[in-house]
Amino acid sequence: MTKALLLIDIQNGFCPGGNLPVADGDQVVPVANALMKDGRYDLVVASQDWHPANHGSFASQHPGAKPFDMGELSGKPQVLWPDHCVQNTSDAEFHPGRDLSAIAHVQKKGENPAVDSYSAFRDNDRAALTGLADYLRQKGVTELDVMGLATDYCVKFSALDAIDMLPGVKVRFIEDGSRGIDPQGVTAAIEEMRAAGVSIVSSKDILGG
Ligand code: VGL
Ligand code: ZN
Repeated sequence: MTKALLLIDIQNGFCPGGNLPVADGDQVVPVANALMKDGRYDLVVASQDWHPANHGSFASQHPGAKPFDMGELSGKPQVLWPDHCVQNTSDAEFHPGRDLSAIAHVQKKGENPAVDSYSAFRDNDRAALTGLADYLRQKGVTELDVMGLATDYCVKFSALDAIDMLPGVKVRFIEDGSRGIDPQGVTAAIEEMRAAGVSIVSSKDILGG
C-alpha cells in the first residue's frame, strides 16, 4: 500500500488577494500542513498552475471579453479567466503559509497558451499528458487523496482523471481541504466525483480524533 497526497494549485493566485481568488482559499493551507505531518503519506505531490502571460484562457487575450465570460479557445468553449498564475510572478507562487518540506514532486501545468489544463494529469483536450500519471504509477501509488483549489475546476478534473488514468487506485476527495469558485459548481462537482467512484472524506477522518 502506497498512500499519496495530491495538493492542487494552493497558490497565491487562488487565495484572497490573488488574481483569481477563491473564497476562503487560504483556509486549505492549515489542512494541507496538518495532513503532511507525522509521515501519514508515503508521497506528497503538488500541482502548480503555470501560465505564460499570453495564455489563451485569459480574457485579456480576447478583444472585448471580460473575465468569467464564456468564450472559445482553439475552437472549444472556454471560461475566460482574469490573468492568473503567470509564470515567475508572486501570483503563481505557493501560498507562503504552506509547508513545502514534504513535497517530493511539483507538477506544473497550463504552459501551452492554446489549451487550458485544469487537471494535473493532462490538458483539457486530453491530447498532452503532464507525466503525473506515469510518475505516480512508477512510485507504486495505490491510494491517492486529492485536495486544494478550486474544487469545481482543477480539483475535480484531477480527481476524475486519477480514476480514469490510474485504474485500481483508490481516489478520495478531501472536502474541507478544498474550496471552489462557484457554490453550485462545487455541489455538482462533488456529485460528479462521487458518481465516478471518488470517495468524499474529511481531513478529520484521516487525522483521527
Ligand atoms: C483553476 C481556473 C483556471 C484551478 C486554474 O486551479 O481550479 N481554475 N485555472
Ligand atoms: Zn489557470
